[in-house]
Amino acid sequence: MKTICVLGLGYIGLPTAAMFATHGFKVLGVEIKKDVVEILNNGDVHIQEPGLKTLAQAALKSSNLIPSLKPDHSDVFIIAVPTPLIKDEKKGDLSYVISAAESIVPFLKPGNLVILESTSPPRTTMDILVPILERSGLEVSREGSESATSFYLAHCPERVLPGRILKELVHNDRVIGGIDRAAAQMAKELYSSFVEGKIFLTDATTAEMVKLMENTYRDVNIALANEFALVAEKVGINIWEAIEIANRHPRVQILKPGPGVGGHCIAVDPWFIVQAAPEVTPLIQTTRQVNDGMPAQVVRLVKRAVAEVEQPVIACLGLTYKGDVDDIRESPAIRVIELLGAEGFGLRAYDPFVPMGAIPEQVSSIEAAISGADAVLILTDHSAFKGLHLGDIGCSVIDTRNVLDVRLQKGRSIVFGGDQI
Ligand code: SAJ
Repeated sequence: MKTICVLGLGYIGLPTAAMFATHGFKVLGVEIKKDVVEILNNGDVHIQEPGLKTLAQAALKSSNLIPSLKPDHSDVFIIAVPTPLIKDEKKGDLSYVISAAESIVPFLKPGNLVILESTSPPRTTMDILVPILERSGLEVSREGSESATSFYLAHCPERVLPGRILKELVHNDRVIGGIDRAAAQMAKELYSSFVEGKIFLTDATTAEMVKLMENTYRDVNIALANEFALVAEKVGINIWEAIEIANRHPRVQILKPGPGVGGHCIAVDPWFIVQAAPEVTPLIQTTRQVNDGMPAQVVRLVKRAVAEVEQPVIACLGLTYKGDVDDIRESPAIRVIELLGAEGFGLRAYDPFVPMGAIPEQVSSIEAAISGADAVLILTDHSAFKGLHLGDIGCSVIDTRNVLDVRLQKGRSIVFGGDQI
């Protein structure tokens, strides 16, 4: 049975490790956080994701997935650690990738395959990983240079959507970029054990760019929707109605405006492209400014809604970066709450997905958030909020995600992007 060592048991590493472990591989799941290893050893998971607990439990029970604090010898090594942004520099922080690569150097053997799954700035696989892994005394296999002391290296970026990770792991197409064709082919055979989508082979740097381009495409298009929403307000139309009609055109698909772009991917990855070529990426840089500026636009709407109230209290619904996930990393909702707090607003925040204690303003029920509030501010499109009837509360409603039908609400309602009733 082939062995795989997965480094990093986070949002991508754990589902990937569990998937391989339930498809005929012996998987060592390496995680530097002791509490994560303990949780898994107790048969539980530390991430909320539909179906993940059941899959991970099956993998752990069969002993085909063994959580560990350290790597070991293996046929395949998969690096799935975070590549966050160094905030002040707007550049990728590769320290986790580097230390994961360094940790496998003592265990690397000829014929092994190393795969980088983490989203990385262009040329990371080639310029950063190759020299680290070659410290093992082996050489990476390059086109035509395979030898008895070669190991193989490929980049296979994850492309799954949080909230649908397990489904998308299986059904999405994948891109695999090898340092040479042999590496790409080996990685393809591996992923074919569970991937039902098509697998496209290319070189490592192209695969890195493909992944970054996908997320940047989305960021640019969300910025466009956000800019349209701001214009809609100026010209007095409802942006949601306008988008709905524009999207009836066969070649137009405008995305949704909102309080900004969060998560650890779309707000981060465009900077990896900018860092590779700052002088030719004005559009991408402006995109980031537009989307990062949205929380302040929400604060402006709130101020307008409660302009006449003394010491207003705002009920904020939703903390996560998008609907129906539990992730508050880089959440625009949190940013809005911080800005409102800095302006001196009274705040009560509720999110059905986020355990109490995430932020000081958090309350444990929707009723506790909205009772006596001067305005209700919807920040996340959780299904639980859709169609919510705020009934007789009679205060302003600011819906940045268009989850409510504002016409059913009493009081003054503002749909983000122009409509005021
Ligand atoms: N958002 C909008 N308007 C929209 C769509 C999204 O404001 O029309 C906001 C969301 O509310 C959220 C942010 O953008 O704050 C990002 O959400 P998302 O659902 O667009 O994407 P992520 O970050 O959850 O996952 C993305 C996905 N990439 C693409 O769809 C191109 C996923 O496939 C990637 O695997 C993931 O990034 C990743 O790991 O890179």
